[in-house]
Amino acid sequence: MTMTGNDRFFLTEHSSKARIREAENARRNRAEILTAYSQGKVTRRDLIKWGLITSAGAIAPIGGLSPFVPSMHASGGVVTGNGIPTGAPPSPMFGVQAFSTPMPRFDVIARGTNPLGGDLSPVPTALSNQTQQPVDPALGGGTGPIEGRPPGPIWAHQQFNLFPPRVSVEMSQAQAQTNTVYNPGCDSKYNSGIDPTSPLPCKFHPQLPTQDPNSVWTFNGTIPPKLIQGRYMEPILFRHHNTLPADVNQNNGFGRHTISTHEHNGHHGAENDGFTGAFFFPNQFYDYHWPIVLAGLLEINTDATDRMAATPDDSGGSTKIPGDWHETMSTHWFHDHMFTFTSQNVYKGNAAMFNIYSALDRGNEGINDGVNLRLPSGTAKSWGNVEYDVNLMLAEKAWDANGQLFMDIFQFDGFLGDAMTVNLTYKPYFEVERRKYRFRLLNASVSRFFKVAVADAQGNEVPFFQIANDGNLFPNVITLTELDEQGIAERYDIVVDFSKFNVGDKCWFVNLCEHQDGKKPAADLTMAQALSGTSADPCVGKFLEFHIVRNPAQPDQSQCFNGMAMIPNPDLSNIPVARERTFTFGSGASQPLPDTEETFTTGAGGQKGPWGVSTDNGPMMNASWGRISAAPSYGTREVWTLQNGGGGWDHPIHIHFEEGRILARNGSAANVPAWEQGRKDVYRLRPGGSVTLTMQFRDWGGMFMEHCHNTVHEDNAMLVRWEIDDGGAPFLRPLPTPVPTPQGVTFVAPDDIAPTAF
Ligand SMILES: [Cu+2]
Repeated sequence: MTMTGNDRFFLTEHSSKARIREAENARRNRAEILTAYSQGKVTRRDLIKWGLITSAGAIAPIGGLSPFVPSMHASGGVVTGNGIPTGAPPSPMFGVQAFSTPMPRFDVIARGTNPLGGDLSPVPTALSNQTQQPVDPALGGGTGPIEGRPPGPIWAHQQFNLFPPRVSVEMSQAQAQTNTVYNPGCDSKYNSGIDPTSPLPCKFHPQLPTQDPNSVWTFNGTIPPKLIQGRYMEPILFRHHNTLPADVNQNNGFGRHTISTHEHNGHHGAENDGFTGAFFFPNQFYDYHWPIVLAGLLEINTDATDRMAATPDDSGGSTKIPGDWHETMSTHWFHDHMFTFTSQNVYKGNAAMFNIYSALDRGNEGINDGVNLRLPSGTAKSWGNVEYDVNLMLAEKAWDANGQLFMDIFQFDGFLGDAMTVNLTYKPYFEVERRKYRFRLLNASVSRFFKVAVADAQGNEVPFFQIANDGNLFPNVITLTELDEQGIAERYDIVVDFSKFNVGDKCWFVNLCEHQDGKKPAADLTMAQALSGTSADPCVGKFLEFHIVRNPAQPDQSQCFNGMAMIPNPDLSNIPVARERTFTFGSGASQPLPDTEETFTTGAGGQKGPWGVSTDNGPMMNASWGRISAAPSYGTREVWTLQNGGGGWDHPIHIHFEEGRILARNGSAANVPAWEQGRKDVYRLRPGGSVTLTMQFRDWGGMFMEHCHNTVHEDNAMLVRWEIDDGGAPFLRPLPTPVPTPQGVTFVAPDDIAPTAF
């Protein structure tokens, strides 16, 4: 029989019992290999050698191993009905119905106000704290530093004395456990009646099984996902503890116990960026210093006289700050960036959000000072109200026959789940008042793109406003009936006005984007198609139900209307373009990948990943955090073109550290839609397409990354290191590569430097 795309990826509920059983057996066999791989017992090279995966990264078509292999039980022909895009039998639903449980809001993390004077023990230091402690025998024994941040001046917190931490946040990466300290940040009447004092076990729905400690690893080990609230010029010291099992075998089949936490897309020094090769081990911590400054603060508005560049104080006023207010950012998230294990770790729960508040976007809709944009939020506190400002983490999951979280990393094209969750809850509902709400939508999937629209009870599309893209408020509010496709890691902030509904009405967020595999969206459906239930993709259709439950307790004072002015783009007209670079994202790379599975060092190996990146039309290279692909000069502006190497994929490319502006798609500015004309940090290339963008490199130094945010692609070599060339101390040229071990971080010279890097 010929395998069609559908046959490859979708089994149906109507498939024969024997076929389903076969697939379950195949899943189990694959899970055993995956477990061995994730625990370092076999390497990707071994898998290739044994013929279990091809050098292109696909699972070899061996019966009993791949559920896609044509079966003696297969019926052939086109498959329809509810599909199974996980490469495994459908996730059992245990009788759970959609929209039967409330959506929990994010869990707001407590902030300490004395980070240098007692909140944290030991007291944070600019240099990594290399105090020695015993290392678990499972990690090689001996002694090692208590902090995993690389030692020495190159990895010291930049400008620590200029921006001393004023807020502390302390969290642990931890095994799944019950949440007994849930703080939704608002009264339960704004949280669909959820009683925050009642213990919340770690489960994706009250009727689904509790997750085993090693099935889910989240911040503090609990759900809902965590929210940090910060404001400009109030530097945060985030002490991130790693309390995961020291034994790498204790992972329920996927996920790695080493982590590196990326604040996406913080304008901070590289030592705080979550560099993929600066990971830390169980029983260590890593101090991340997030100064939260406006970009350009060393050259623009240095005397802090511009009233638009300001941060909220605690009594309704603002404090002016240096920098360019056109660079003000809002909706961030942070997540793991562990080399070759990012997809597994983020999927397993290492994902949270970070709302940054400013005088413009202060999270108080009532303050009318001529600067505050008064976006939907609330009025009770001077800043950071969340009553009408709701973080939403979209991510599809899959679970095994026992309801435990499951991932198949052999999907090197990209992994898809078949159970849609919002804030880690399966298809929930959310109660709203008849007024405007802001929703901060994060795509926290591994490989799935979404396309969100709002449907009323008649199936009509309800217009709404988009106000931000990737944490950057637009120059002007845009009215839409459907969002664009939303790639992995993109954030779309929207405002929905529920005042047009009546109390008792319902409406829904609907996903219009259909996948058949992890390569790219297969189709953008119409609302009617998406609601018809005929898509083979179980994550198409309604995924969040809104209950309009009451009139607003107080008049809606928020402002949002079509065309409303927000943040104009920075003026780059007088800044020369110092360099142009091209990066091509493709497959068939030629350079050995550092064999981190075996040695945790760079330069060794011969391992080869399926994906790669070509710099300035050079050879297609596999990723290495030891290879320098670009080194822009400090203080300059460059133009980068990101080119899709073809092959029928889409790649959402993320460039760390600096916000960019898209100048052209496929070579033409006319191809850039309105919602991509602000600032961004993730650039969907579209199949065969290219994005040309411009960025400035300023304020901070060190080594950063650029990679596909389809995290399976990223983990399989579609990632490059770039760094700021400051021409000398304290930024050595080139920077030595960190090599973390539990006994301490050593440094080696870069493996390789692209000829056009410097
Ligand atoms: Cu990609």
